Amino acid sequence: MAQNIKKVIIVGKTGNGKSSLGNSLLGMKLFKEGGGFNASSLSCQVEKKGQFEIVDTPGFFDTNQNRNVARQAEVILDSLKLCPEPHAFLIVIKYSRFTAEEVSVLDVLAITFGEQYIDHAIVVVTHVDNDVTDADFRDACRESHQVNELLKRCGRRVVRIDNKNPNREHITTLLKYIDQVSKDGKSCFNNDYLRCHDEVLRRSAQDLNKYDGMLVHEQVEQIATEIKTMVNEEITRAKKESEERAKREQEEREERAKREKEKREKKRKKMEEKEERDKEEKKQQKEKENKERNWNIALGLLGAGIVVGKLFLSR
Ligand SMILES: Nc1nc2c(ncn2[C@@H]2O[C@H](COP(=O)(O)OP(=O)(O)O)[C@@H](O)[C@H]2O)c(=O)[nH]1
Ligand SMILES: [Mg+2]
Repeated sequence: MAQNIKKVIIVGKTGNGKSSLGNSLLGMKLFKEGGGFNASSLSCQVEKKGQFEIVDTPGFFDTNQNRNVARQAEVILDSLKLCPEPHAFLIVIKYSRFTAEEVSVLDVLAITFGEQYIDHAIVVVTHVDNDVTDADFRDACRESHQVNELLKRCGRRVVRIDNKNPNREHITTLLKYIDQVSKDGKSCFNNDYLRCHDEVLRRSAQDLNKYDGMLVHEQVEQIATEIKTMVNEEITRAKKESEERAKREQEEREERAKREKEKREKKRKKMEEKEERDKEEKKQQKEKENKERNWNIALGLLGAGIVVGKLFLSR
């Protein structure tokens, strides 16, 4: 049923197992796995099957590709064109490859979608062989400062998976988290100011020299902070513009209402004057009729008097 469709966007570093996770969820290999240049390594790809609608995104910090952070974020933002209002963002990290860059992904996602995305984010750890115990998995996560940071920011929503042999239980846990972050499908990710992100990313992406070169975690953080400031300025400007527009529209509405009230008042006055005139005319007409009736009575009496007088005289 359409209302049970789970719309998810898979993000993360290249090689972490994004395409494989998409395939594990779909139950068939619709996304190309294993790196190399292919459609999904350069742009977003959407696939729908069963209860899923999944977007596989090009990886962040791909060694083969342009390292321009703004450009990467711009491409990832396209995922919302393919799959608007998703229920969840799956942030894919690789077991045993926990690096500071994994945390940088959060910064890039924040400038891409806005901070609100984090409420819909779930961390998926791939390459966790099914024979790794839950306790060992938990310990490994706890021991990594990066993963701890990532989990803290994502509300400690984390799922393990072995994409080579996906375990039903792990997929069920992921489904539960998707239901949790989307309030059983009723709450989708949305941001009214996405066009501000789009605008700033497009502008920043043109400035290739500024954001090219070898990127380390600190640089990504700095660039993301810079872009975030620009996005916030753009949002403030858009908010002000929309407030001014709303104020103008409100004033226009009030002016229109005032004019209509005046018009109604004028019409009412006109009707009252007409009623007054009609009343006056009626009154005058009645007086005229009364006068005529009185004259007729007087004339009748006079006539009768003359007749009586004549009779009297003729005797
Ligand atoms: N053993 C193991 N290999 C995996 C797992 N997930 C992905 N891989 C392999 O890791 C490589 C990169 O995976 P891919 O899905 O293409 O990563 P992407 O670049 O993030 O889309 C591929 O060779 C996959 O077969 C996993 O959970 N376990
Ligand atoms: Mg891939």
